[in-house]
Amino acid sequence: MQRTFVMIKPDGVQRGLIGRILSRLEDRGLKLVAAKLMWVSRELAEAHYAVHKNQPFYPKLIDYITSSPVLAMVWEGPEAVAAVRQTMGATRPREAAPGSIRHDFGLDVGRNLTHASDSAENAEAEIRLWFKPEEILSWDRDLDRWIFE
Ligand code: DAT
Ligand code: MG
Repeated sequence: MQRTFVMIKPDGVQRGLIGRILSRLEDRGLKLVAAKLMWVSRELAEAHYAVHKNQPFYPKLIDYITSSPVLAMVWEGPEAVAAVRQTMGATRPREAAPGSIRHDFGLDVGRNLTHASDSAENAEAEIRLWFKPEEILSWDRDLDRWIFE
């Protein structure tokens, strides 16, 4: 089973889309193992988006992610990194597949609602950056045997 870091960004929280976004991940069978509603400090935002430091959109990205609370989470499932990226859709909402969250709820790349880790290595690093080990739960979901083969 793989874990991935997922965040509902400030626009998703402000627009009241937390429930609908979580439902899509739950409906798919992914399992929530950690969650917290939080303000993102500038320091955390800069660490999280360090790879984009030299991009022209970086200052606006940091302002956006620190502008309002986010819901930070860890989700678990078979190949969860790829599965969640697929459910989120392409970075640019207008290029995301219909049925994906970014397509169905968004239009602009700078308001694309969610973040999800893009590789197993980055998932591990992001989970470590955002959560303390004791904040991540191992729990048995009674439905697991009907979702995970
Ligand atoms: P993703 O969030 O799909 O992993 P990314 O890691 O390439 O995408 O970029 C991180 C975020 O930065 C992305 O969700 C939105 C913003 N971003 C990326 N490319 C952008 C661009 N060309 N203009 C404005 N914002 C951009
Ligand atoms: Mg990314």
